[in-house]
Amino acid sequence: MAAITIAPNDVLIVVDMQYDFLPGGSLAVADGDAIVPLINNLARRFSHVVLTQDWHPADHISFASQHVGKAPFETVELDYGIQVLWPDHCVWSSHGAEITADLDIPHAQLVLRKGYNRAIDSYSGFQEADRQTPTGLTGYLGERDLGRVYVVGLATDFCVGWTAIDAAAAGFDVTVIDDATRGIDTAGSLAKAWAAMAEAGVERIQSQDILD
Ligand code: VGL
Ligand code: ZN
Repeated sequence: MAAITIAPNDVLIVVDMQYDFLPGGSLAVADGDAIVPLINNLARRFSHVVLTQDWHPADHISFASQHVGKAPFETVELDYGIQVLWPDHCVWSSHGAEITADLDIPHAQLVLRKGYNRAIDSYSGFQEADRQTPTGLTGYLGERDLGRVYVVGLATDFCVGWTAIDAAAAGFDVTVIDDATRGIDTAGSLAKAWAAMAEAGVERIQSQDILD
């Protein structure tokens, strides 16, 4: 018997399963492709699935290419705080921005794009990095009366972590399914993200807790 039963109103948020975060992509997360079959399997247990899609203009402020003398994985101080700089990735309408065709979740109900404002990054599916600009996802889930939020996808230490923390801040019960995520882990970011998630009250489980 699985330890956890998914309720009819629970929702699975599948974060940023896009070609640029998968092997061969411009910001590839190690082993990112390994979680695709697991996510497909988990998604079958949920009546409600939301996909997020990192979606940047070509001159996005999070790209190292936009900052003279800066390299990817260095940081800059922006109006809203410290920003990690990335290789160009998930440029809207590029192949790398597409959600992998290996994701097999025909019943997904919403694809939420984020990071489309040139001057503000958005790791979280709920709120942009200025911590002020909402994406609308809180209202969407609330209006549809969707319950506990489960989070999987890429990357654990950025978009998964921030999405989970912001879901908790919005008042949802939140669980991250650890083995259905993979991290980037730059400058200790993975350990920091798990600590911040624990601090926010985010539960951490393994897929076998649901699937067994
Ligand atoms: C992500 C870095 C930059 C993610 C997105 O999906 O975790 N990470 N943009
Ligand atoms: Zn991004």
